[in-house]
Amino acid sequence: MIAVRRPDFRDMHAAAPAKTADGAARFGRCPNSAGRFSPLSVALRIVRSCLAAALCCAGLPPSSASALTPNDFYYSTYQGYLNLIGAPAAWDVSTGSPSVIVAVLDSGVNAATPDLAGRVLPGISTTTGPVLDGIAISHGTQVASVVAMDINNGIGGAGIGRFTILPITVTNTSGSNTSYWLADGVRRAAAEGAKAIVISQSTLTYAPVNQAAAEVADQALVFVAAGNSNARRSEAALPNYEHLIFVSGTMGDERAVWTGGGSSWGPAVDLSAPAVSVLVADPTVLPNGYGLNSGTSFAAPIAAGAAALAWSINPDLSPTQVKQILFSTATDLGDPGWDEVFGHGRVNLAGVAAAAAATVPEPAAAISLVVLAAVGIGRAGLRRRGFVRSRFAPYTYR
Ligand SMILES: [Ca+2]
Ligand SMILES: [Ca+2]
Repeated sequence: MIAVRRPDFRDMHAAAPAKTADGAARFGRCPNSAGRFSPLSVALRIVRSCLAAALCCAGLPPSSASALTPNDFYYSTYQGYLNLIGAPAAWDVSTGSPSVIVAVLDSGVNAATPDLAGRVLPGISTTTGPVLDGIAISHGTQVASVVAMDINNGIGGAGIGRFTILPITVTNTSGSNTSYWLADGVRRAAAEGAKAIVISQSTLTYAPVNQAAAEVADQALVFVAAGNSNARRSEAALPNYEHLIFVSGTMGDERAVWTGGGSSWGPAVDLSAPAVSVLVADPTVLPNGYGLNSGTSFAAPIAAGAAALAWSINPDLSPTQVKQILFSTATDLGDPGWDEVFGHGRVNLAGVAAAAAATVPEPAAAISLVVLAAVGIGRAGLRRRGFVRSRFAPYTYR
């Protein structure tokens, strides 16, 4: 992690927008009907409610709204990189489900982070030391915030989606890890139900981590920060492990190649994502709890968040399918096709969401409900005309 730059947010707080009253309605609250209406309006409301319920169950919004511009305080000024990867269009499909668990293998996560409120599970440690709290060493908190800061809640910034974070401590109190602590963290994350696993840590050798990822390959995907060496890492230096998705860093704008600092690159790179001046939450270290940080530590959680969003939209996707979606939708940069700098390309959140939505089965249940509702309405009309007896109440012919 490089030094955190601290933008002066003090004056901006005075103009902080209040949380909108309709936030819940715009994100996932399923509509229902109420009150008394004519039979026709009731029928139309039932049809709409059934379809909306099916879409909500599928992780889709109840209506096709235009691309969302979140009201998070720092979003418009500091999170242009989310526009770059198509986040607003993706959020029109889903803003993420808390039922999807993202494991952050790091230095713990501060559960008191306001933008993560209620979505941080109790920590676990796979080291010989204690569970860390993301306060003493706040790197893990910052990584988690990039994945899962609340969206459109009027405070701070936006993450990739409203996922649940599982903090797994893989460092000692000095911030150092071992490959075996990381590998055990991968196994433990999968055992706890995590679908996406983020490793924003450099380690001596990734071989044990790759072995663990292979063991859980039918349960989860493992995303690893490629590193900040600003140099090529050869196959000898960093083998292209089949079960680890290495994420290199790009600029947060169309310049693509990270200049002035520098991501690692090489044969192991699978994907890339913005890594420069990424908004992070950290209530311990940063003024006002937010700041900008740079490094592939913050690119890997963006990629992991994209996977988690795909699973929010269709929980039945296999890890292999999600990986395919990530790779096939990525925005190709640099040399055509896969290359050592960008891998398959820069994460394209809009493309991921659209591809995941395309895999959602037809809402057969909703259609059945619509048919049943229509039949019920038809029977009610006939009953009023004396043609059908109620199934549940005795009927007296007159
Ligand atoms: Ca927020
Ligand atoms: Ca390319």
